Amino acid sequence: TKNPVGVLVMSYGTPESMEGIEAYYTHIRRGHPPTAEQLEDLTERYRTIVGGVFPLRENTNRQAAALQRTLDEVAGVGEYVCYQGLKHAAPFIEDGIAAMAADGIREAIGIVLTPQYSAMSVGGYLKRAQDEADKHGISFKGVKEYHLHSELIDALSKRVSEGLNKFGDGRAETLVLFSAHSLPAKILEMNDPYADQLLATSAAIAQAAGVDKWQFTWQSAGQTGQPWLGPDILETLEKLGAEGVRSVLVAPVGFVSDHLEVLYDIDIEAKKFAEEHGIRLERIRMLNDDAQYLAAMADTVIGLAVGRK
Ligand code: FEC
Repeated sequence: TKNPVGVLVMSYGTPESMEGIEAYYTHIRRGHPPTAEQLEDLTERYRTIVGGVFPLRENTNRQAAALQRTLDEVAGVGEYVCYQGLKHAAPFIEDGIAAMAADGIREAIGIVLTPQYSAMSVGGYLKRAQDEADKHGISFKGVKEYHLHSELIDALSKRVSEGLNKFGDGRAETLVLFSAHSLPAKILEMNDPYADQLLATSAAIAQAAGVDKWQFTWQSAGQTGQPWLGPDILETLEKLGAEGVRSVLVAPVGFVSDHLEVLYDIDIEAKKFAEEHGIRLERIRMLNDDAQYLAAMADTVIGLAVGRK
């Protein structure tokens, strides 16, 4: 019998509990523990969005299980076996590859639960997976991006249309604000494709949904003392408010799950800020385990694995 291909499903990772926030935050900060104030600030944000299980934990589990089902349906049971590998929490990327090795997997494909490539985001996941795969003699290939996959664009454009309907008669006046996680501006010097790919995803969705009033903005920038890509969503909302825009639909196209950066940064922080500037802000539903999103990922994984037979 043929050995299955291991599929490393990679996601950002989230704490397992309120007590786990400090270790998680320290990992994100490359081993530097946060100050008491930084820790309290992050803990407070989690308290606002967590009702029991951390949402990203649940959503990553659902997505990995749904990708397994989709691959079984499309390629046949036993062809692909999914493992999780998280960037900042257990099971870490290295744990996922080690689990494959323990199961006798010789060949693996990695895919990250974010559609656009940056050397600083997806590149980091893939490098860690590749390094660990090398240690175990596993042949590894990573999906860099799938930001223009037709199923992804279709799924997101449907969500934009549905989101615009919330505005009723105000639909035609509503501006669609595509957003993604900011990164340190130094990526621009490295010719990084991140910003271009995000704009390409946004333009494709706008076209498919028949939207001509749209902009792209960054969100969730970190405080590292270095400049980050801008404008930030709050700055953009302030400007739109001053220009007389009264309704905005936010479409976070670099994220695929309900998690902190969506449930807090957009739904609480940006929404409140928008209201203070006379703007009604709504958000599209996140993809989570949407069937078309899973189809896009399964198709991309199989596309990369082709030629193995
Ligand atoms: O719900 C959750 O528990 C986790 C939500 C979460 C997601 C996420 C995605 C991305 N990040 C990206 C880049 C950075 C860079 C830094 C950074 C820092 C944080 C902190 C938290 C956090 N990120 Fe994140 N990110 C999420 C959560 N992120 C919490 C630390 C406190 C804070 O700044 O709020 C800065 C690191 C440093 O200090 O040097 C850079 C990128 C993504 C989207 C791609 C992906 O999902 O991998 C890029 C979800």
